Amino acid sequence: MTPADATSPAENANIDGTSAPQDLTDGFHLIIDALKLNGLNTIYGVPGIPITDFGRMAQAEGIRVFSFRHEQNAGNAAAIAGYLTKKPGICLTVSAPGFLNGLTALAHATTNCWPMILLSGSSEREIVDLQQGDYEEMDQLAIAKPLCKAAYRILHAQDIGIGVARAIRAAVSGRPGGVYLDLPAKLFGQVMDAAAGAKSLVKVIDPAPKQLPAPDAVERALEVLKGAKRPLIILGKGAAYAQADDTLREFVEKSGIPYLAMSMAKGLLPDDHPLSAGAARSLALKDCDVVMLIGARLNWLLSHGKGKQWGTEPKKIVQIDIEPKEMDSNLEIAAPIVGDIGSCVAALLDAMGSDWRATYPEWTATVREKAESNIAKMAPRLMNNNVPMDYHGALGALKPIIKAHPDTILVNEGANTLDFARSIIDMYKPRKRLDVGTWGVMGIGMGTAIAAAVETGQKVLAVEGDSAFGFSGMEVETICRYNLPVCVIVFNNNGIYRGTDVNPTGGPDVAPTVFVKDARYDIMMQAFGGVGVNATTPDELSRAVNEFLASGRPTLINAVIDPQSGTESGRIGNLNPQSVVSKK
Ligand code: OXT
Ligand code: ADP
Ligand code: MG
Repeated sequence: MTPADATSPAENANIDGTSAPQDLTDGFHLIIDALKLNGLNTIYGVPGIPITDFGRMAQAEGIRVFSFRHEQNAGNAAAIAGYLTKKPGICLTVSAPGFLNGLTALAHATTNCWPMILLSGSSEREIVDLQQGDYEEMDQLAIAKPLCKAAYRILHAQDIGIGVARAIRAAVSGRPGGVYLDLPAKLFGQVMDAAAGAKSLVKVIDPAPKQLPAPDAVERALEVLKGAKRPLIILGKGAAYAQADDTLREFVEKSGIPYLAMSMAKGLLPDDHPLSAGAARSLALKDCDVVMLIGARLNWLLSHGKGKQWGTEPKKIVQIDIEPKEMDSNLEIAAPIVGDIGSCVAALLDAMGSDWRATYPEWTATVREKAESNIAKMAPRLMNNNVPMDYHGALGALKPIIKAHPDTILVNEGANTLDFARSIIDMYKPRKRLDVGTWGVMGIGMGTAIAAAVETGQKVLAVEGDSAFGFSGMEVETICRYNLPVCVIVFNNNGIYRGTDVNPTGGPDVAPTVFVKDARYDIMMQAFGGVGVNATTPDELSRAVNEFLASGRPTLINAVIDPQSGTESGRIGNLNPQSVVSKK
């Protein structure tokens, strides 16, 4: 087929001026059909020129179209949908500003290795390329390219099938990531013969093929593990993404090696598992002699494998990752295993055979002992009934609720609100904890909560710092509009980190980290017909959450937290640069 086979509606009108015959299709419908053919039945976006009708038509054709108040939140929804389903989450935006609003989320998905496709309408190519000042003019393809895994533009209706297929495969194969698909306004209206259009569509076969590890890489890794005295497994969100939950658990248990779960890998094995080193993190990192990374990168979250946290003894590292370039990115990897986690872990289990003897009784006992002593130390703090609540008191109320409802999805962002919740709230099932990810980005909250509810059908608790919530707070209207089972708990400490800073000049402006005191975020939810509760004690908080779990109604709880109880930047204050000439 040549480009001439696809024409504009005007060119296709009958000679007497009547409309085109029924056996035609167009760009709008071909994109919808291409998505549906590949099982992509949900779109998160914001309508406007040139994609308003596309959204309407997609809904009419049975796609669920969730309309947001800001593209970044729609994009964050698509990003987490990709993580949860292993299919690319779809975000739909208008040109230039809408596209840019969605682009942060596309970059976030790429950074986190989650599959997502940003579909964006764009303006007239001829005018954009001559920079003649079109409506929402922008060379979107060029801008997207460095910020995602792949970027494509479709110019002709007959290329829609292959363009969408290419985007899907690029997003999910190998290391997953974000893909940009540029859809110029003219494409939507292009018509072509319906039968030829149907034939041009492509169903992507085996979009993320298994990647088997090399047998000698598996043997090498087992040799390193056999030589270990104090091995440690680190499970990352790549391991959670892989959905090889049973194989992974079997491997950890058969190896008898203590494991640390990175934030979003919590619950891959239950946090109260006897091999969990989560509550003995410092000791485990410092004293281990062999580290096995499974779907986790040696990035800033693991201090690049260096520094005080890792002690003085050199470590040998085994790493499983689908991305070969990840190996040796920060330190020498003694035993790299390149492949998909399901296949790699299955191959390891196989090669361990039935007589795997390596055990580390002293080491596991030392880790266990430390974990239990840290847990015991924390326990009384979680029972406190201080008013206003501190983080331990408030999270102590939520901890048993998650234990009693382990399918509930916990969305979490903030600084103190994030860090305390991560260590206090145990997770029991995989992919139930969704948070700020690799960038530590604020603003994922509402988009993540919405997609989590939509994609899993489970109830969602979004535990949000008051600052974090503000980045996507308007989406409470979206939650109410779609009547989603989401309960937002705003940990309201009147500001960023602490609500107690003062303006050193004594001037009328408050300090940069301070918000309106005693704000009532619960009333925002009431404005849209949801349930709003102001909770000042752990009892009130747990009562409100239990009521939500019983009703599933959109709820926002304003949890009043002592503005004094947090610390600067939570657990990562060390990353703040210090001035030698001025004191804070
Ligand atoms: O072993 P040791 O003794 O070390 O103890 C550890 C564990 O063993 C132990 N532990 C336990 N003890 C007992 N029982 C149990 N069950 C248990 N489990 C663990 O506890 C300790 C700690 O364990 P943990 O947490 O596992 O270990 P650690 O050392 O903390 O781990 C290191 C890290 C790096 C892996 C971890 O800290 C981590 O994952 N950190 C992520 C941090 C992060 O991403 N933070 C978010 C960004 S902060 C900042 O950037 C913010 N901004 C700026 C901004 C951003 N981000 N984005 C955008 C778009 N714009 C601006 C802003 C605006 S935060 C922020 C808002 C903040 O204000 P809010 O109002 O929202 O929030 P509040 O602070 O609440 O006011
Ligand atoms: P965390 O932040 O939890 O430590 P990261 O996002 O840093 O996790 O690391 C995830 C890693 O998992 C990435 O390097 C990515 O390439 C890898 N990964 C993602 N999916 C798979 C998979 N199916 N098989 C193997 N590795 C994967
Ligand atoms: Mg706060």
